[in-house]
Amino acid sequence: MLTIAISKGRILKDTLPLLASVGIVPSEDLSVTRKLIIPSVDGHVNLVIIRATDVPTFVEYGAADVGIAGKDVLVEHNSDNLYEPLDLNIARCKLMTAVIKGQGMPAGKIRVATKYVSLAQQYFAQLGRQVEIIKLYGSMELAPIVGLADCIVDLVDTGNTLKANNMEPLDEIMQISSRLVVNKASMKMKHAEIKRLIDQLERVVTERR
Ligand code: PRT
Ligand code: MG
Repeated sequence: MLTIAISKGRILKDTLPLLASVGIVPSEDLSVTRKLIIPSVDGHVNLVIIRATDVPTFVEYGAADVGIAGKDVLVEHNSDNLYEPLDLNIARCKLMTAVIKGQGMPAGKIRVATKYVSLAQQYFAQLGRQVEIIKLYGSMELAPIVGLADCIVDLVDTGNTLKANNMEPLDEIMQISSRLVVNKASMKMKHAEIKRLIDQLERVVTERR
């Protein structure tokens, strides 16, 4: 029996077809059910439904053997205890800096609002820029408008959210996609099962490219 950790947000829409293509189909409609553990139709897999940011934690501690998480979440989580064998090439976006339209990045020390504290810190350190990071849990786009920060570091897909808030993207920090992650002990104990899952998913991802 394999336990797979997935999240209900925007990664799910891309994840379900991918899992279905390797024969993993939830026995209940995930958008309706309130259950947090859902067996697959064939009973070989349990899906646990958690917050996107909790996926690395569940897999790291072996509460799930395998998980699907955004590279943004994985880098920010920074765990040595996970294998990351496969780029699933889904839920793609970019981690970027963004500012109020036409303002550019101010000189001197800047205030940066983000939920990616460590990624932002690393990025500005490597540029040699002095920053004060303000940790937020959402609605980052609001911060420059209300004078809380000079700039934000956030995910950008279509750019519509920035545009709707009179902001524009400046620099790309990292390309993001979702990855398959595997618990290190599970990789040994359930090697055949997990190897098969990785190989099957890899085939589908390659075919799609
Ligand atoms: O569960 P929780 O509410 O805490 O987190 P969540 O809602 O952020 O998680 P979830 O499950 O929705 O998945 C988030 C993951 O999806 C991220 O970790 C990324 O790996 C991936 N992803 C891909 C994105 C986006 N694209 C994206 N555009 N996550 C968020 N966004 C947001 C962005 O933060 C901004 O607010 O969408 C807005 C920008 O989109 P555009 O199209 O207007 O540019
Ligand atoms: Mg959400």
